[in-house]
Amino acid sequence: MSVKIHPRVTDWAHQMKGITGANKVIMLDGSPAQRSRLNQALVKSGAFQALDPAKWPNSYASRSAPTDTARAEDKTLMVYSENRDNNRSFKYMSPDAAHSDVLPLFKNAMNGRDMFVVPALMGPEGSSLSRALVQVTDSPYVAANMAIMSRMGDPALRHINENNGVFTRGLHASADLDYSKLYVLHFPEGDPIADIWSVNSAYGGNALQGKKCLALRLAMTQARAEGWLAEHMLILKIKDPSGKTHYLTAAFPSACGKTNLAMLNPPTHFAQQGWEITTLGDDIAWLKPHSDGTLHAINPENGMFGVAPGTNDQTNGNMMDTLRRGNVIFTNVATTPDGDVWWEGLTPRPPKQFHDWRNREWEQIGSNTWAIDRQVKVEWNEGRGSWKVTSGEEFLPDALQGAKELPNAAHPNSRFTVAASQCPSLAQEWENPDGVPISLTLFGGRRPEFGLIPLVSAAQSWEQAVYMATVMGSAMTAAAFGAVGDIRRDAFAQLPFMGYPLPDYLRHWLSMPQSVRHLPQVATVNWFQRDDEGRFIWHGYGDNFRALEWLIRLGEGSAPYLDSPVGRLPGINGLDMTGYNMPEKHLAALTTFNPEAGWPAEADSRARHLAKYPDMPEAVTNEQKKLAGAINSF
Ligand code: SAT
Ligand code: MN
Repeated sequence: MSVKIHPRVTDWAHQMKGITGANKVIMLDGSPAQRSRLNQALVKSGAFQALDPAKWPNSYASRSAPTDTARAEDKTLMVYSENRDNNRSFKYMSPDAAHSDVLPLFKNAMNGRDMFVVPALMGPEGSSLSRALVQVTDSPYVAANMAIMSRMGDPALRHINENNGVFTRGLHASADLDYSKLYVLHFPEGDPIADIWSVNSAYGGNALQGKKCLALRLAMTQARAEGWLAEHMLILKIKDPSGKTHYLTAAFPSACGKTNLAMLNPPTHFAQQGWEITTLGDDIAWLKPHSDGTLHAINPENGMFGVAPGTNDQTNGNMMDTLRRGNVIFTNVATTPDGDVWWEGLTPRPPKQFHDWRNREWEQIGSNTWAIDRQVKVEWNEGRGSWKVTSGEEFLPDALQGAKELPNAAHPNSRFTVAASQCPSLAQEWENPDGVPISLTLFGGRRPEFGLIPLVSAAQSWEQAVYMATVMGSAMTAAAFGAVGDIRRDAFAQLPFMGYPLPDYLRHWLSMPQSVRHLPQVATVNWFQRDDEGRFIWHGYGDNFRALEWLIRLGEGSAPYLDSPVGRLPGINGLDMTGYNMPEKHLAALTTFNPEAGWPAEADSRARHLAKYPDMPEAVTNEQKKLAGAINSF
């Protein structure tokens, strides 16, 4: 029997129909029959291409507008009655500007289209941490993705009924997908129309409003008021050979391997000892002080929206097995005539024939050469896993001319959307309403400098932990617009997701010892150091487990370590390197403090960054002073 729909849901949806001029209101209940009708309609309209069911059961490929492939950080704004932050932590818009400049974009935006009402529960059923969103959208593609990424339909409607009709109101229109009129607005103080407005994009982080909009930007403002944390973190379970369980969370900027770490397989040596790793989440964690004295985490999402390029049986076998179970939406990958998909890094050799993410036709014409639309010739470099244009450059789209950006078969930020429940390494407790107690928290980024940011470094105090997470830097990736490769400071990997001023957020973190007796051990990690020829010196993937294992032993007091100005380090003898030979020079670069590797410049750059926020908490600026002092005395 279907769940009664709270009148607040229906009333609000009809108000949105009035604004957007939608045809019909279609209420989504999440039932398999309705989901299958939605997918069929997407196939019929050409938005979905059904894949070969033998390879990818009940799975579809779709292509976005060429301009709509990533989050649009410049157009993502927080709307407050007062501009207290001066665009330091987030981009600001006034309520008046929202109503005069953005609201008109929704007026009649759904003329001639149906409006889907998507009730989405974020978090396990029956959890006091879970929250309901009702998102209206004109995009069946967005609705189909929400059906995977949230507990859509009845679970959300039940939650709303049990919570006096309270839900976050999300207004979404893909409208004309006109990039110049794209906006993602958040109203933490509420708004007469809706709490989240996004328009002119159907891309994940812009349009699947349960994800970054609700679960991070809005949730963190509520978390601050209510004493919990909404974080850009994966959740992982590690069982050690003695049978003891450790739960950890880890924050990395987008496209730095969160999904891979969440599904890591330990190297053989550790697996044989009895270490086991299972997954609870790959992107977002809500953490709440628990009566047992620890922080408990839940994953508010129901699925994974992972980066396709680079994913394969070696880098993430669990993910590949998750995908092979089917029910996947692939976005902006390449497709072959026989209903298969491909992306750079899936297999060493590209298929003979395929359509790229822009739907251009590629055909193999030589052992390593392909022709694009019979005009452009490109060469495949199997070692690098990338393409080079050899002729016909003038036929490439403007963005690729002079080709800093290479032509790719799959967009570098191409994605798959798939239910977490299909993951073979999923931990059963991922749906515990009470969450899981976190004993270890990692912060990471991509820092390529040889010998600089260590592979793993444990904080020596809570203040140092907050400082280390605040100054985390990372080389930019394709998940956001901007210059790929530049280093940017990304505090707590939350830079694109801040819902209120960073200094206040840090104060909130600094206050945690008052409500949590057993805080997690905090460490930073960096898998991305390179040598002077640009090669990664750390293998990464499963071998990252060596850093986790050291941290667990460190927590138990049984691991060798070195204290340094940048935290507690393993030193060249700390990690269990069984089965992994590496030059001692590299091991030292990864595991020891090397002031000559560029620390004075790094410390200056951090100081300049912190100085941008005049009201940084003193605990953070003190840590900075301590570090600068220690470096100067070397
Ligand atoms: O770009 S999304 O926010 O949808 C995914 C991610 O970056 O984690
Ligand atoms: Mn993310």
